[in-house]
Amino acid sequence: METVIKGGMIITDKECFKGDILIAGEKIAAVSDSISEQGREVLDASGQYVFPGFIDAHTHFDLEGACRTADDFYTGTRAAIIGGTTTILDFATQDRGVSSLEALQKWHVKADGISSCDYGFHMSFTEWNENLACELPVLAGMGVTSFKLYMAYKNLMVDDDTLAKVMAAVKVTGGITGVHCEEGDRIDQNIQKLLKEGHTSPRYHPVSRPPETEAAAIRRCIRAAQRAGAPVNIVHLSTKAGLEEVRKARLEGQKVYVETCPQYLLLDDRSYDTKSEFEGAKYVLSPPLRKPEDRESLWKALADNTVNTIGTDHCSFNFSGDKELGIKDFSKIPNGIPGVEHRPALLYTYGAMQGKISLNRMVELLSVNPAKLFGLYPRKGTLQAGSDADIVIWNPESEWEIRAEDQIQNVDYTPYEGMKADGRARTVFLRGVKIVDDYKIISEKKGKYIHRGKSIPF
Ligand code: DUC
Ligand code: ZN
Ligand code: ZN
Ligand code: ZN
Repeated sequence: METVIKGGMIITDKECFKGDILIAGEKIAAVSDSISEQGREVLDASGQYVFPGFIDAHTHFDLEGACRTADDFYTGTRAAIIGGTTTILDFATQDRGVSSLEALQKWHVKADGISSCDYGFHMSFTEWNENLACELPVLAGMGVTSFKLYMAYKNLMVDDDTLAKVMAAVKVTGGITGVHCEEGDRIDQNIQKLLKEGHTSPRYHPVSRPPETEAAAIRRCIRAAQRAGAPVNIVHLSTKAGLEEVRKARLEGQKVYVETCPQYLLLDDRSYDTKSEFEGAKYVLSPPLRKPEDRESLWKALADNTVNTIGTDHCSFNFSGDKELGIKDFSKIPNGIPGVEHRPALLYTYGAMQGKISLNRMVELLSVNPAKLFGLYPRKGTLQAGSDADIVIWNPESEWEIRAEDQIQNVDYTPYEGMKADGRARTVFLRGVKIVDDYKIISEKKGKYIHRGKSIPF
């Protein structure tokens, strides 16, 4: 049976208007001022906001390093939908000497059949050679149209020449390359020096990765993109200095996209000054949390379009056990924090409700822009006839508090503990199926792999 969502305040990237949405099968069949209820199931959305399903284009589920992430695709995607996120893009990694097609297969095994939201994969390359160059168009044909390169982490990082070569090859396929911009070698030297001096606690993590290690890497990355004549996406940008590099490049006509994350907007390096010395490990992620002034500059950059998308970099490790691997050496603390569950409520509460961004801009940052950049648009990210019926009915009156003990994500803390939220996803549809109702998951494992197309420039 068809469903009509009646009388909600529909929020798109351009407008807010009171109207109805008709769902037929997996798709949105119509959006208009008034749609007949006759013979249809009716969902009363009066007093609620209606958003396109949110997209988190930056998660790391079921990742294995010194230990395995606390969230896998089962728990991570359940956490996503309870917050209103209906599509995630995770990172598959091609390890050195291994085929990227094999890596893709491995990530399918991790995700297929157990995911509760739709999903796709970016491919991270750790090297570049003829074999990988041949695989790239094959990957694109399999719906992998976005790629990632690291400038930090010994086992992942590539040099500037590789950056340019991959960006040029990705451009030919119509895809987009994302880059983790931190100067790995400089950071490794800093770490060795700090440890030698006996500085082993988590508070030295940000000391080892100062803002200049991000800004300098962004500079190099942008130069590589210029040589390649290709667009580039700077992921998890965290500093004011980094924003300046992007603005300069754009003035010179370069296509540079920017992602930031809720943690860089809402938290800062005071989190490392905790009562118990090791508590700061909860905030060990890379890039690290920055100064309050960096936070402020990122909020401004959301408003003035310097930042294009907000992903979480959700990479959860339990404080107890996992993070404790680094109790004697901060460089051994697994890097990453959780966030996939709370991103929409955080941006709604601390962005839209505080007047820092409009609701339309929120939709642009969390839905429309990631859909365009990563080849999902207009199937995802928008409320229009023909699009997937990924829809969030949002109760603006719901006041609640973020607490680890209430969360769905499978990790023993949240960096946002005790923060108030002003609104919440009441009902969520995934391709026409109601998967969350009355703030509870009512249907799980309905997520599908999404075969993505070319990146749409904006
Ligand atoms: N940074 C993290 O903190 N975790 C996952 C990967 C990354 O780049
Ligand atoms: Zn699959
Ligand atoms: Zn990264
Ligand atoms: Zn990441």
